[in-house]
Amino acid sequence: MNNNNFDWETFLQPYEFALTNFLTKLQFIKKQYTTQGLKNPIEDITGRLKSPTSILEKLERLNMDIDDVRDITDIAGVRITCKYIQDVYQIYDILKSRKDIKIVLVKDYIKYPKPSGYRSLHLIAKYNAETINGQMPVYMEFQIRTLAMHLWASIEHSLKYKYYLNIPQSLRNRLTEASKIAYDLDVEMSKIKSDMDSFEEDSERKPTEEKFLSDWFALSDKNIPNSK
Ligand code: 0O2
Repeated sequence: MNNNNFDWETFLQPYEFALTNFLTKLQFIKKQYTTQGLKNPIEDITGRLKSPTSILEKLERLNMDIDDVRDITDIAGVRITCKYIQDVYQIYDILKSRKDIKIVLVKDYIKYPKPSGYRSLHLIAKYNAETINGQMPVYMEFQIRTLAMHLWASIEHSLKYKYYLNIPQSLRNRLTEASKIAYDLDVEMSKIKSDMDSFEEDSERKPTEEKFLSDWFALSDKNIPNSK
């Protein structure tokens, strides 16, 4: 098949469908936790569809042909951020138990970070998109990470482009060091959270985190008279 007459719009449609579908499903999970007053492991959910240019670049980099384009596993990407490390693995368990996707690969860059310092849990899943021509299996990539991991990855990603992917070694080392600091923060916050949970279990009053947050937002919506 020739790249020039490749029908990207038709090709990408099942991926776009899978992506929007899953974003809605995850929003629903988040909403259920909140409505039922349960501790919600999801902080934020975003998605992106890889552009044709970026798909072609990846095919070239991996020495693959356009005929193999369906083997690219991150055309539809879902990113979920969480407050705590344990939430990341809770979401993994939730996704693992779902019947509408099959996880085919797990890349745990939290336990085994990349040399750059990148940390995140990546899941490659297969999803059957229903099309007018029948079921179309598509790959989706889930990137699940804490807010601290996300902060690091966002800054490192933007710096990479600022330096045209050529970050000086001394700055690379400092970025790797910064990633360790972010991870230490994650570990400490996750421990504090576990200890708070045990403390809450022992205590009579159980104010849920979600209740506290919703009150805070309600307050910010109120008309506060201008001070003179
Ligand atoms: P974007 O804009 O997020 O789509 P490859 O995709 O070939 O590079 P592989 O092994 O197929 O590598 O996938 P991998 O490494 O499991 O995941 C690649 C994605 O993880 C990247 O996608 C980034 O989103 C993220 N990632 C991996 N390593 C790093 C890193 O060192 N720094 C940052 N900031 N992100 C990383 P894309 O396609 O590069 O970009």
